[in-house]
Amino acid sequence: MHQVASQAGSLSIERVVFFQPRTFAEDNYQTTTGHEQQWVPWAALFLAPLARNMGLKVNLIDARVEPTKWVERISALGPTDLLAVSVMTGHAIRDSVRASKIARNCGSKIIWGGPHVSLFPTETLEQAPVDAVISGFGYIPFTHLLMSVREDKWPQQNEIGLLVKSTNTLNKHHTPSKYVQVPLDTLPRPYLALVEDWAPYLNPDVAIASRTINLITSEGCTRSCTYCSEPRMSASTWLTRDLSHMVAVAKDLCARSGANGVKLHDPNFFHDMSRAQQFSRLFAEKISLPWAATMHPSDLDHASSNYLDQLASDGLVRVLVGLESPDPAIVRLAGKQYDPTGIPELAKKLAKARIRGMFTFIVGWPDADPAHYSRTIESAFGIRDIWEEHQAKIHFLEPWPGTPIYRLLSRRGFCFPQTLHEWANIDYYQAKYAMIHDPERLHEIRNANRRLSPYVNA
Ligand code: B12
Repeated sequence: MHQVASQAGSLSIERVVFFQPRTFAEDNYQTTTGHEQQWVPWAALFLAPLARNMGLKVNLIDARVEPTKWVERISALGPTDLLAVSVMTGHAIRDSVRASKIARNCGSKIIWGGPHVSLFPTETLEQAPVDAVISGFGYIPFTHLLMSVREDKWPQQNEIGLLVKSTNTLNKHHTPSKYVQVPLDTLPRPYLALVEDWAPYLNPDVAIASRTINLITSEGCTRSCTYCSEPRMSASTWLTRDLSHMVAVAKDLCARSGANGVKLHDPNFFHDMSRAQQFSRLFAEKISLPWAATMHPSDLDHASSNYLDQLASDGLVRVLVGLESPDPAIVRLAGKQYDPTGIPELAKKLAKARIRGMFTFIVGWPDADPAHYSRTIESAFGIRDIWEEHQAKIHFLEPWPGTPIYRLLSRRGFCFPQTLHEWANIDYYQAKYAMIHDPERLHEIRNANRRLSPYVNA
């Protein structure tokens, strides 16, 4: 048995244990083999080298991969451990809370970071079983924390991006716009050895490859879509990693995992079209596997046929394009900045280059006329008619805190979840907000999704 709680001043952390909670998204992200897709725990892999450089040991407990064993492993932690939890909004909060309570009883220190914390730093610090939280890009605040830990001290004051419990300086107006940015190329490469068994992170993807692994080469976004939480989480900054480093990482990743395809999860990979092209050339030269990435519709609009053909011959097989709506008024409201009347042309352009599109839409917009549901479904099926290899998926609007859409609805008296517990229980796939969503449409949308996309089971 471990003793409970290290005393102030006698802190002696020797190991950082990264924890990845389950997302419980199996109904919406199933592979063709009927399993929930499993994504690489990139936050842990990117942050681990910072701890190692300070002489700390690192471990990973991924509850998605060890659904029956993780509790036992967390229960074996002790006062020399720091539990570092990565938290998305939604059901992932449940395991995060449970793991943190167990670890806390074992005397470990607890820190949370990730998208949910970046949206609600002060609320998370107050309501979650944590000793500190880190919001925004984790690198600098995590380094600050580790520097204290290395001197056997828990930080006593807040830094930008780092909020610590039991200080008197809790800043209610903690704002992400003050995040300090670090050039990602100056950071160490991700510590891939943190993952012992890569097999669980390989997903069969009909549009990419039978053993697809995911990767990111950049974080954040400078666009200003009114419904997306990314600008707030990243303070509208796009941090890019050095391309030759990332291609070397991709090569190592594929060798370790036996992957035969790569899916890039950068929020907006083609934001810099020439960077994307350089990646494409290098990737073809060094790895030569099929790959996929995200592309804004206006970037697709600007891409020439030659550009797309070159990408395709380099191995690009699929792009994710967030169209949001075929209605110009809704696209304006969404801040998406492209012309949706050109959707068929975009689909044709990709089809000509033999690059599959995964086109995503959102329904349930404030003030949208009820016919927008059927127009959206029609537009999605129109894309499939252009090329049956294209896919589409329709989501209900999720008004994220800190976004213009959230503020608009708040002003109208919208009742959003208030507590950590309430945010843990929201289900993104339901038409849950009666003020904007028509629950009668849930069935219709889910039926359409089942035919439009291979990733939907419900
Ligand atoms: C892979 C992924 C998923 C996977 C699951 C991921 C998982 N956790 O298992 C799946 C496909 C299931 C998924 C589903 C959804 N996702 Co998702 N997903 C992503 C994606 C594309 C990549 C995540 C990633 O690896 N990023 C790379 C790492 C390095 O970034 P990071 O995790 O943010 O980590 C950095 C910081 O946050 C911080 N940090 C993170 N963790 C920690 C921990 C500690 C201790 C510290 C110190 C710091 C720290 O430091 C890191 C380095 O800067 C991101 C977009 C993106 N590119 O980030 C969206 C994203 C996380 N998803 C998002 C959304 C909205 C969803 C869905 C709601 C989408 C939808 N409508 O379908 C669902 C919800 C599912 C559910 N039930 O909860 C939002 C997050 C919103 C939120 N508040 O949580 C994001 C940011 C995309 C967006 N802009 O909308 N997603």
